[in-house]
Amino acid sequence: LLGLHTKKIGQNLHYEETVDSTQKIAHRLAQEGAVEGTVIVAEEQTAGRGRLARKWYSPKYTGVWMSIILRPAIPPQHAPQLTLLAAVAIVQAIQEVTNVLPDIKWPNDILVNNKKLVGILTEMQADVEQVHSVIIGIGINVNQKLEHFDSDIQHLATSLSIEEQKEVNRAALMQAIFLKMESLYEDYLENGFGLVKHLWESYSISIGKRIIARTLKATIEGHAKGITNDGVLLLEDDNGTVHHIHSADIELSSK
Ligand code: BT5
Repeated sequence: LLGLHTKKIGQNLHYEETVDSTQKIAHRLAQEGAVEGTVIVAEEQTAGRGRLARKWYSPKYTGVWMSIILRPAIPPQHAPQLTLLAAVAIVQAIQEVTNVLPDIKWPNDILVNNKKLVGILTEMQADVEQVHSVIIGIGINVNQKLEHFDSDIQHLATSLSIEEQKEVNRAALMQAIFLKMESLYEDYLENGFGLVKHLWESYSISIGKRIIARTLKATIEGHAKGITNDGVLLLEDDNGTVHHIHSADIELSSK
């Protein structure tokens, strides 16, 4: 695409008015051999999804609802690193296009004043040794007003226009994300996870804090020490045991 200024990401762009889920379409296109950097973006999703089959509200013309296909030659256990890479790129793009200063909450939320602005869902197609494709789903609330949010998320969600008190150009935001992602991704493929890890920790609100992590099996409270090279959260409980948290919902502890 002329004017996009990227080499890969967004060069093959599928734009749709209404879809069930851009993730679902991305999975199909990836299976059919879509090139790395293929992006599926929709004005509206009727069945947008989060983790664990949760619903992602994606009303028409208000947000950026998109999925990006990458094909890194990495082992499957490194795929979560790309969630963190996407989060860093999105924070940097938001800071470039708006005056909003978001924080990252492990593993996949971008928040402003503790309200959710962005959700990221990373899925992959892989065998035991090698990733075939990583599909990064990104949902960004851009121009919703508070009353546009469904009642169950009104108290926990926000949008860029609520924070900026003006409309934000969604195309400019997408372009900024593509550019930031591409340069971080090139560095990642060449030099590994180091730069992304460092930037991610600098934007994170959880690292160094006392947090509560709810996994499917247990609730653990303790000190968030950092993340490993696989993007796993290191949580030290009050007995000094360090837990490796692969998947959980976390919140800051008030203790
Ligand atoms: C996520 O899941 O945060 C990942 C969301 C990924 C959405 C993108 S949009 C493009 C692509 N296509 C898809 O179908 N999905 C991806 P999770 O951490 O499980 O959070 C889900 C929870 O966030 C829900 O249970 C709600 O509480 C809340 N939520 C739902 N819609 C929201 C919204 N628009 N803004 C803020 N919070 C929302």
